[in-house]
Amino acid sequence: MDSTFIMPHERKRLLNVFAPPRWTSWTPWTWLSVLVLLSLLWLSQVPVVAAPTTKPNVLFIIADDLTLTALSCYGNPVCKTPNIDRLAAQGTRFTRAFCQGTYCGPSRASFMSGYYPHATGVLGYTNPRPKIGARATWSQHFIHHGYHATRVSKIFHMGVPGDIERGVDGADDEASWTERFNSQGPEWKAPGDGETLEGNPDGKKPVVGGNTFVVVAADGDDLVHADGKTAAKAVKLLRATAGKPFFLAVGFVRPHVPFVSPRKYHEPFLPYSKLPLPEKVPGDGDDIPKAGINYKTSANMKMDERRQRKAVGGYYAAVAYMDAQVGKLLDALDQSGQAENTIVIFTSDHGFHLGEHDFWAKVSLRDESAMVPLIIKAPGKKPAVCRSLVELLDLYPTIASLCGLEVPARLQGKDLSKLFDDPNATVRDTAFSVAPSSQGFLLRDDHWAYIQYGEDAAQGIELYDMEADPKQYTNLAATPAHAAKVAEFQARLAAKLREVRTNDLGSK
Ligand SMILES: [Ca+2]
Repeated sequence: MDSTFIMPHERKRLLNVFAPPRWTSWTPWTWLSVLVLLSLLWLSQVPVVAAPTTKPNVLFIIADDLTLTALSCYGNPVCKTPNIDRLAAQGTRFTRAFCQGTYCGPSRASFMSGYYPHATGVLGYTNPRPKIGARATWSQHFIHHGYHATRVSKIFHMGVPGDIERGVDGADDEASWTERFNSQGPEWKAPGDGETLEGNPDGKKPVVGGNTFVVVAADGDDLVHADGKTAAKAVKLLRATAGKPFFLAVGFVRPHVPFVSPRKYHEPFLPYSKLPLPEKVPGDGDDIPKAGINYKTSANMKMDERRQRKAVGGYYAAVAYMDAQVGKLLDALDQSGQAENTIVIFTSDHGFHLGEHDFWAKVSLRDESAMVPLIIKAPGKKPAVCRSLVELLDLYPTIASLCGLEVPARLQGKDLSKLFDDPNATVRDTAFSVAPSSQGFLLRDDHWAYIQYGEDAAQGIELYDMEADPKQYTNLAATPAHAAKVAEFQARLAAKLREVRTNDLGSK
């Protein structure tokens, strides 16, 4: 007989042994015990659920005229920026982020409005409101979704140093903010050791204002200057947040000229004469069309090598001072207990030349001027370095998306959200930037930088192989071997401009 075989009567007996007592025979105490046991079992299985979180806050920090080449997290060996580096170590650092206009006015109007400069027609120093009507700007979109949006100092264009000396709003857009604060500072008039480097070959010119290369190692502490006041105000605001989610936009005006900062920030760079200058390649400028020679050069600024090195030192000291103010904001955010629920963005409105090709300042469409530092730390996202081409125009849709807000279809930027989970992905084939004052257009892809002056290219073309020649020394546009590439880019640029002008604003 099979040992597993069980006779029917035996099966019934076994079932009776293992069967639970009949429900009807349970006493109230049995019911209670079972309920308590089941409750305990259920509680042990349920994951801990936090209280419903509010929408993430946004802390947007923007420097003025800051080239990524001056930051240690982007590889600068001389200028140390420990606070921006700290944010970079916690967030996603974008290595190929481009502004849409290579000077303040068009760049800021573009990323705040969500449109390219040639869509709104804001190519100068005005705010985009007359062109966008009632459409919400970036911060205004957040106000419409229950945020408290605050501006501290320069977000839309302000004239530096003039509007900072006066402590006025500049080209601000009032509807973009729940509240706003300006930071007045002495700028070039700050007491200290000052020198005008530009247009001053005999050294007789005093320290002057305006858009001039002036270095001041200033007496006193951080709070003498606008950026110190900006940081102090923002720290106060971060300590007082409660209730509504916040969109806090903090604009520093350094390292924009004049290069004014407290004396202690200059010390690491003394003597200025020891600071390195970029490599100078003989005949570097010979293949550049006249429109491609930047508006400020060592020659037209009459800056000898001593002045050039001091310009670099003054700029680095201004960067170090601005970096210290960024540190105050990051510390205050940590102390506020809001850091885990706050998206932090650090960037600049455009880059800056520090002597590459003997160019100085902005406007140029070379990488040092058209690229910007961009670091975004979003809650729950791992630190990363992302090589995808991205644009400042992408900030509006990206941050709206990360905060769970609707992303208006009319916006011309792209949502970068997926890059925070997959930093090796790409979101665009090209980056597009313009320098309206020189009628310049840049189309930059993985391999090439194509720069054209005039919509019909009448003022010249530059083409750089960014893999073989990342410092952009050799303009290939006139070489027969690259004629097809130039023609291809000319068509791509025309198509891009058509796309930019196809929008809900009407033709511009
Ligand atoms: Ca600027």
